[in-house]
Amino acid sequence: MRKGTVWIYFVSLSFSSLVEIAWQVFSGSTDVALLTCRQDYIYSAVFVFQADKQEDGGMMKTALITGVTGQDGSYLAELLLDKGYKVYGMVRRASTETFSRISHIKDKIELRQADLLDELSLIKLLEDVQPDEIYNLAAMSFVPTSWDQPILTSEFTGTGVVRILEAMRRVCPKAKLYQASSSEMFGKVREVPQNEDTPFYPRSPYGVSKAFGHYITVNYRESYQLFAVSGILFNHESPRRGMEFVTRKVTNGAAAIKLGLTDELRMGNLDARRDWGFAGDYVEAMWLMLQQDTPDDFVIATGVDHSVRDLVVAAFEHVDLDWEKHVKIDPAFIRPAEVDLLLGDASKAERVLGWTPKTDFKGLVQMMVDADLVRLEALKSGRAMIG
Ligand code: NDP
Ligand code: GDR
Repeated sequence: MRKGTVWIYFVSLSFSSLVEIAWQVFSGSTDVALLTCRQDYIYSAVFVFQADKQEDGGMMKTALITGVTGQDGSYLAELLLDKGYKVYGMVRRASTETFSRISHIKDKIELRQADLLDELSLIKLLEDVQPDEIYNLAAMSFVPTSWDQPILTSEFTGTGVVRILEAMRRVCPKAKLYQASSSEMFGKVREVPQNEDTPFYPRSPYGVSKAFGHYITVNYRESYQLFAVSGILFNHESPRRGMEFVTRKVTNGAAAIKLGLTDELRMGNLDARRDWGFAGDYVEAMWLMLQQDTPDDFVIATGVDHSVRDLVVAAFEHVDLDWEKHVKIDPAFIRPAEVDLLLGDASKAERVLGWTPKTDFKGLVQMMVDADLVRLEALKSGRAMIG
């Protein structure tokens, strides 16, 4: 039930009761008038109480998402809106808005400017929003850029986490915080598959920064008894994935070649193996982690790995193309230090959260290729579409 509806009802109820009360007082039946008046207050209290409740019966919660303009932020905002949350999204100031992923829900969420580099802006944001749940998704998330901008990466992706934890500790210590940690922390893996107890061996400034973010989250939880959890998510993709990440680069490349827009796709290491899932499934796990009674960390993964070559084959097969005629290896895309294999064991998440992935690798690749075909066809025929 919406708040507006309830208040209109309340006002009309009060008005009719007032008329009734006035008539009863005028006709001398004051006992009945008092009873009506009392009933009116009880009804009002019941309706106002109901107005603050969600459809599922719980009280309406407020969530703050940092990184709401990113892939995960957009899916998470949709999920939380569906669940009846009041959703605030943190955005950083830019001369040009980058809201394409949330344009369809922009009028349903409240955007607030702040930056992970600016502690004061985070404190003011939390004071303003007073969130029940904070999802810290903002980060510099592209691994190769972290070698070009290692200091900025550690500021955004590492130190930014302390800033938000510190702001939470000062402003809203009873809130629950989700930290977007990454399988990149496992890097040169110590065991296969990787679970919550697998030691970290990050292989990039990004991975090192995420490891810092993970440990500081655990440390603030243990030092200050905050409800702060770290979700160690393996690669997750979607039609909203940034173009530079390997899945989207391949699905967009296969679609573009199919439509005759280009003839070649230049790639790096085809032997790297990843555990790829669908972002829409993974944001559900983030939410579940904050619905628990005690804070804990979870690995989220499909438990199935594929090589980049498998990804290329699946995408090109879906559009009936021979990938070997189009894919060229370009040393520019080889990394200074590679993560050869990531494969997650999400059995704890299944056991405790009841979470399992719904989308398999083939379904994911086909979904992404199909979306890129539709988008590029529209572009080709001159209709502007946002991807
Ligand atoms: P994206 O790169 O799509 O989105 C990153 C978001 O962070 C954007 O909204 C970006 O805003 C925002 N951001 C970056 N720097 C700042 C800053 N200084 N202040 C405020 N906002 C900032 O990432 P994903 O959605 O894919 O990932 C979400 C999180 O999950 C990231 O932390 C990522 O590292 C982590 N992660 C992702 C995985 C994946 O496979 N997708 C796996 C494991 C972890 P803007 O639009 O202004 O650039
Ligand atoms: P990753 O994702 O580094 O795992 O980080 P990405 O898609 O960039 O690379 C995956 C693997 O593919 C290989 N690769 C290529 N990668 C890109 N981008 N471009 C290429 O042309 C190419 N050719 C081969 C890479 O070497 C790598 O092995 C993602 C990000 O979302 C992180 O933020 C997140 O934390 C981790 O996933 C889990």
